[in-house]
Amino acid sequence: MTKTAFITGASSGIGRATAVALAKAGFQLVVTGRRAERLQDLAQQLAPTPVHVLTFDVRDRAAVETAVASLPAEFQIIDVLVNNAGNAHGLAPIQDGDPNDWDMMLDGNVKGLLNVSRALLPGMTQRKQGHIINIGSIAGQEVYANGNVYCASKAAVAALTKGMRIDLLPHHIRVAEVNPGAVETEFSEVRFKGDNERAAKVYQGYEPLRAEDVADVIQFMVTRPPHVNVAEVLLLPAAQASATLINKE
Ligand code: NDP
Ligand code: 8X3
Repeated sequence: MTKTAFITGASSGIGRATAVALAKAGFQLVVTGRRAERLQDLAQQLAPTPVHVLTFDVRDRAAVETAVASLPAEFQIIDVLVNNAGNAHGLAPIQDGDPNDWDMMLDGNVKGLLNVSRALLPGMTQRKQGHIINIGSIAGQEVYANGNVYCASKAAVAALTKGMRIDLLPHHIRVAEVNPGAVETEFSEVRFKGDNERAAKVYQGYEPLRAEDVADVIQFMVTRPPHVNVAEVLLLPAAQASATLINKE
C-alpha cells in the first residue's frame, strides 16, 4: 500500500527537496507551509504523485489542528512525519536580540514541531506505527557567537527527539533526527531578513550542502525496514568541521 509522508516547510529548501525525493520513492504526500502558491506549484510539479496541500503557520496550534482534521480520508493515515519547518531570525548578541525574533524561533522551531506532532500522534499511537524525522542542526550541538536563541531552539529539538523516542517506544513509533551543517537554501535570506548579499556570503568560498543532499539522507532513513531506526545523523559539507570551522581555501 502507498505510504503517506507529511512534510512541514515544504515550500522551500530542505522540505521541498524532501517532497521531491519521497515522491520519487513512491510516497504520496501532505505538504505544508504558509506560502500556498508555492505548495500548489510543487503539487503540480509532482503529478501524478497524489499530493495534498495544507497551508498553516506551525506556531498557530488551532490552525494546525484544524488543518490536520481537514485531511481527506485518503491522506489521513500518516506513515512518516518530517518536522522540518523552521528558520533562524537574526544573528545578534543576546543583549541586542530582538524579542520578536526569539518568539519566531522558539514558537516556530520548538513549539511548532510540538504542535504538528501532537496533532498527528493520536493516529500514529492508535495504529502503533509511524516514523518521525525531526530536522535539528549542528547548531543544536554547538553554540556559536550570536547564535544564542537559534542554537537553543535546535538544542530543544535534540532533547525533544530523544524524549519522543523514549515516550513513543511502546507505540512502535520510530523517532530520529537529522542535523545538517551549512545547506544553501533560503535559510540565510530569512535569517538576515532579505539581505541577500549577506546571505550569499555564508555560502561563498566552499561547496555547501544542497537541500537535495539532506533529502537523500531523509529518504534513506524512511525507507529502512521496520526494525531499523537511523536515529541520528550529522550531515556536513566536506569543507565543514564544526559549526564555525569552514575551510574556505
Ligand atoms: P528555508 O527557509 O529554505 O525553508 C524553511 C521552510 O520552513 C519553508 O518552507 C517555510 O515555509 C517553513 N516555515 C518556516 N517557518 C514556518 C512557520 N512558522 N510555519 C510554517 N512553516 C514555516 O530553510 P531550510 O530549508 O534550510 O530550513 C529547513 C529546516 O532545516 C529548518 O528547521 C532549519 O532550521 C533547518 N536547518 C537548516 C540548515 C541550513 O543551513 N539551511 C542547517 C541545519 C538545519 P513558509 O515560509 O512557506 O511558511
Ligand atoms: C543552520 C546551520 O550553522 O547556520 O542550522 O546554524 S547554522
